[in-house]
Amino acid sequence: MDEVIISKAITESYIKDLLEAMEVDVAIVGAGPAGLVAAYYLAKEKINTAIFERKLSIGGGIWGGGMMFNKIVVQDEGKEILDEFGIATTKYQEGYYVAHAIEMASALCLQAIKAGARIFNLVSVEDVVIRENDKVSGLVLNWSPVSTAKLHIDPLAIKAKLVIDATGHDCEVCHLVTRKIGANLRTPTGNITGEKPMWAEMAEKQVVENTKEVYPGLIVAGMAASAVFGLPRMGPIFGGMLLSGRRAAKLAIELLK
Ligand code: 48F
Repeated sequence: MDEVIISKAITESYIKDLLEAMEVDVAIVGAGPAGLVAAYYLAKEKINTAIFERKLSIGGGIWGGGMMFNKIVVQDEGKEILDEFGIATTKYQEGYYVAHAIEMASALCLQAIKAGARIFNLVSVEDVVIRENDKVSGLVLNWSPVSTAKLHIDPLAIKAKLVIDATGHDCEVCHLVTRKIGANLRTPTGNITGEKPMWAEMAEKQVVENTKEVYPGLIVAGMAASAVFGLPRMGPIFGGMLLSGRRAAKLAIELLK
C-alpha cells in the first residue's frame, strides 16, 4: 500500500469531477429532498447536473423526520416517487404512507448519483454569477469551513445555464439575488414574501404550483419556493418536496430547450 498513490487517487478524481462541474447545464444549491429529486430527474435525461451542499451530510431536513422521530409521511403522489427510488413505505391509513427517514435520505442520494448527478458536499454557495440582462448564469463557491472559520479567502466560480435554489427555509440564492441586484422576483410582491404558519394540505399543493423560474436563470424548489412565495409550511410530510423537485427538473428541461 502506497499512501501517495491513495492520496493522488483522491485528489485527481475529485479535481476531474470539479472540472467537469465548472460548466454545467443545471447547478442545484442544496441537497435536501427537493434538490436531490431534481438532480435525479435531470441526470436521468442526461442533463449535466451538479449539486452543491454546505454540510458534510447529504439529505437536508430528511434525517430527523418529525421532531427527531426518524420517520416521514407521504401522500399517494409522493409515494409514487418513493416507489421509483426503491424506498419502502408502509400504509398507515388511506392516503398516508410512512417511510424511514434514513432509508429515504440514503436512497435519494444514491439514485441521484447513479443517475449521473455530481454532488459536492462541504461547499457553500456564497454568490451568483450574473451576465447579460442580469440573468443568473453561475455560482460562486467556497469551502464551508472558510466561512465557519471566518477565513479571508476568495472563492471560485462555475457557469450554469440554470440554477435551482433548493436551500430550504432560508432560500439563500434568492436572498443573494434580491440583496445584490435589487432584483424584482416574479412573486406577487417582487420580493421574498416569507413563509406562513403550518397548513399541511394547502402547503403541499401550493409548493408544487409555485416551483417556478422566479428570476431569469433561477428556479426555486422545495421549502425555498414556500418561503419566496409566502406559502404555509407543511411540517414532516415530504410529498410536496419530492414533487417540487420533480417539477423543477421538468421546468429546467423545458427552459434548456
Ligand atoms: O432544508 P432542506 O431539506 O430543503 P428542502 O429540500 O426540504 C425541506 C424539508 O427538509 C423540510 C420540510 C418538509 O416538510 O419542511 O424542512 O426544501 O435542504 C436544504 C439544503 O440546502 C443546504 C442546506 O445545508 C440543506 O442541506 N444549503 C442551504 N444554503 C446553502 C446550502 C448554501 N448557501 N450553499 C450550499 N448549500
